[in-house]
Amino acid sequence: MLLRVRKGWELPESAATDETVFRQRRELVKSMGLGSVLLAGGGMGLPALASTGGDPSAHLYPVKRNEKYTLDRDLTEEKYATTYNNFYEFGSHKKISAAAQELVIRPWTVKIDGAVEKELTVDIDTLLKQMPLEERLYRFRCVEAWAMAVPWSGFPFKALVDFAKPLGSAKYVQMETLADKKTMPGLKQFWYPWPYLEGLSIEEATNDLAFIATGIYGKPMPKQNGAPLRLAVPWKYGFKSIKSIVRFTFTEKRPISFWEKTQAREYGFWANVNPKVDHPRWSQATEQLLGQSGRVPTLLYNGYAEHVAHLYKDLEKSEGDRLFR
Ligand SMILES: Nc1nc2c(c(=O)[nH]1)N[C@H]1C(S)=C(S)[C@@H](COP(=O)(O)O)O[C@H]1N2
Ligand SMILES: [Mo]
Repeated sequence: MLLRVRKGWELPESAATDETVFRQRRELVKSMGLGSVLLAGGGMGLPALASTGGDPSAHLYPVKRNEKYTLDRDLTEEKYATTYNNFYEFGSHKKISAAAQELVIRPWTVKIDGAVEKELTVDIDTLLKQMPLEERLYRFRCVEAWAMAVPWSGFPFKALVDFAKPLGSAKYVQMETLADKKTMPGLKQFWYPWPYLEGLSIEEATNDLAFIATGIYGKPMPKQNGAPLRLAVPWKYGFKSIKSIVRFTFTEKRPISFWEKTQAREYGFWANVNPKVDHPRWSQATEQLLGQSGRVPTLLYNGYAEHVAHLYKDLEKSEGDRLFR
């Protein structure tokens, strides 16, 4: 069993000497100890890459690429983006992709409430039919200094804001992840302030770059990446990009996110990427691209300054470095 699984993971020649990849592979083989137990029980073991099996939205993909959002760097290989993940609801380590297959993504409803004309709950497939789906190539930078470049499918956050019809009093939108004890073993870590929560200002949420991703690599979103819908705000550290969203709440008050509640000194509300503002415990000057050797420089706003820097002009004085962590 172990051998058969390992075969599917043979690395490309070019990566064979890469220390990081080597380490990732070793970790994978270690985690396969568990995988083989699952296999013996007749389960799936490691998930298929971006598996579309049974997802009723599969027919919607691939969607047309929006050429306004392309990249000057290679896309990360799918196998890295879909097997090296952060999704603490399934465990506080990177190898949660097998465990995340327990996530139940249908039926799935999204609640829209707070400062809106009319609170409502919408079924994901109804929502998908109404939203303008497109593909965008985005960079992605985790606060832990690893990075990737991926083709998201989804729709502009602005389309959802228009759909929600917020009142003039709404200044922020708060987002919440499903919290299901039956399928999410990570919720047993009682010291975390579940459910996972994030927020954006309305100006951020309606900026062209803010994207609700419902797929990746031309397929529906894999569970480990936050099916059926997750945020993608590429100018911010990855923890802002909340997964598996069940609720959008429009509010006058700035939300306090999961990570800010957990460790405010290290993870704030704005969390904009800036190579010059280090994390209290490590440098943010460079990043490790998943599946590639060596490190590359990190860019201000992760390379998206022309799209978003203006959002923060008025906040520079009052917020200072808090804009960047
Ligand atoms: N609900 C939820 N969303 C989450 C997280 C999480 O633990 N739970 N982790 C965040 C972090 S730290 C990162 S880097 C990205 C990782 O996204 P990916 O696994 O698709 O690369 O998801 C973000 N969204
Ligand atoms: Mo992250």
